[in-house]
Amino acid sequence: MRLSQYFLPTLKENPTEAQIVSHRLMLRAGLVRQTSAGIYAWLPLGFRVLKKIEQIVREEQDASGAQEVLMPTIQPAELWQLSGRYDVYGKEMLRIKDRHERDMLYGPTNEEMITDIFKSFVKSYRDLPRNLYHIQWKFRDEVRPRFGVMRGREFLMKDAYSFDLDFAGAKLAYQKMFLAYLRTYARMGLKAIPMRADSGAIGGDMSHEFIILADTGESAVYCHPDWLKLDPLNESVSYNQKELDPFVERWTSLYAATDEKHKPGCANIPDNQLLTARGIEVGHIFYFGTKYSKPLNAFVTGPNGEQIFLEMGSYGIGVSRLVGAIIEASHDDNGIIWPESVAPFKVGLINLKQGAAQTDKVCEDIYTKLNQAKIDVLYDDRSESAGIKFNGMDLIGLPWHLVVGPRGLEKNVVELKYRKTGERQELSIDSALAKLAG
Ligand code: 5CA
Repeated sequence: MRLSQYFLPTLKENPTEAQIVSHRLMLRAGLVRQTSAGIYAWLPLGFRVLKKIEQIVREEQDASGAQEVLMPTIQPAELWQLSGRYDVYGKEMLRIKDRHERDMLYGPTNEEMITDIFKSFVKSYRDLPRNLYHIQWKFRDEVRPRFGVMRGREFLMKDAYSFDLDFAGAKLAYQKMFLAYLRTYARMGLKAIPMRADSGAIGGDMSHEFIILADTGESAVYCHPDWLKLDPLNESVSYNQKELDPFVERWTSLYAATDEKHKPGCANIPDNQLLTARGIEVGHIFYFGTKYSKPLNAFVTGPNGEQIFLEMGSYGIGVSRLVGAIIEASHDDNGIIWPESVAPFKVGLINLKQGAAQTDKVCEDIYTKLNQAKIDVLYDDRSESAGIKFNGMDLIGLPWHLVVGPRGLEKNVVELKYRKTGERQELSIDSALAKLAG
């Protein structure tokens, strides 16, 4: 992509409405535009990041055995009246009437709808277990939408729903999601700590929130400092009971909780070792048994012809919130530092002398080669000063900056900068390209 043709409305000044760094940087780097309180349009650069995050979530859900579906955003009120949540949700639910005066709503989550869909097809225990997920926009009319996409009213969520015959099956489904979540966040360069949690309005006994540490986080965090040393991507564990049992046991035995109430439970950690911090909730998993299957009459016929209500769990990831959360975890004074796995482009190509025959030719050549190699590149081909180009590239935070200038070319070199460390290297064009291909 050529920057001269790209829709990238960056801002020089800090927007006054943004209280936290990720919100400021998202507005300044031209990722999103607020269209109403807590509702955002995704601009090209931000949309690329959102899609990358979504794809990592999708790959890890698929690897765990879950299957992707897509349910609508608009739901009929009847299903929610059956579960009793039509009233419970109160003002947070956006209620709509269609032209026939039917009560509809913009879905804040999908337990009722998926249960209704599932029960209309699955009648026998032989068709269990299943786990279905979708990645779809949700609406919650939050009293105080704030911090940009972190607490929006409309937001993108991955929500998965597991269906099992008994508790043992539901526990296995829960453990699979537990592993998939740890892998998902780690792939985005995040350290997510699973915390025992109350399951709130959703209900249930087995529940974990996944929290990444950040000073601006809305949740308090109490955990064992050893959490920070763990890396789920270093562990080889497969999606079967035998391997998941000890894995989840080990990962949940280190103390972690999000509320004062659970804090006394960690008596085995001396106070001076307990990590007390703030964090951002980027996911939440729940086991809730038959809480929805009973009121919605969702059951299968068991091996002896008996009726068995479905054992269920639900598993959410805040996909749009993650864009903000990743920035909170990875930025410096100059701007965003995207982890490579979610970066909108891998390389920013900077032409220091736009319009000069030699730099233009080399840049065009590099640009073509990177595109041919399917390496995402944003080419700053504008007639702007070096300072503006450097600052802009730092602000939008692409992982690698390839700088082409007349002085370097005299020596047959270009400069390759790694945004994360600021480290710069002078390399021949070929070795720079080889390094970026690696
Ligand atoms: N039905 C369950 C699981 S699918 C559920 O809705 N869980 S939740 O309420 O915890 O939401 C799941 C995730 O969505 C949260 O962990 C959070 O990361 C994200 N989320 C929730 N509310 C918002 C919001 N207002 N703005 C952005 N992300 C949100």
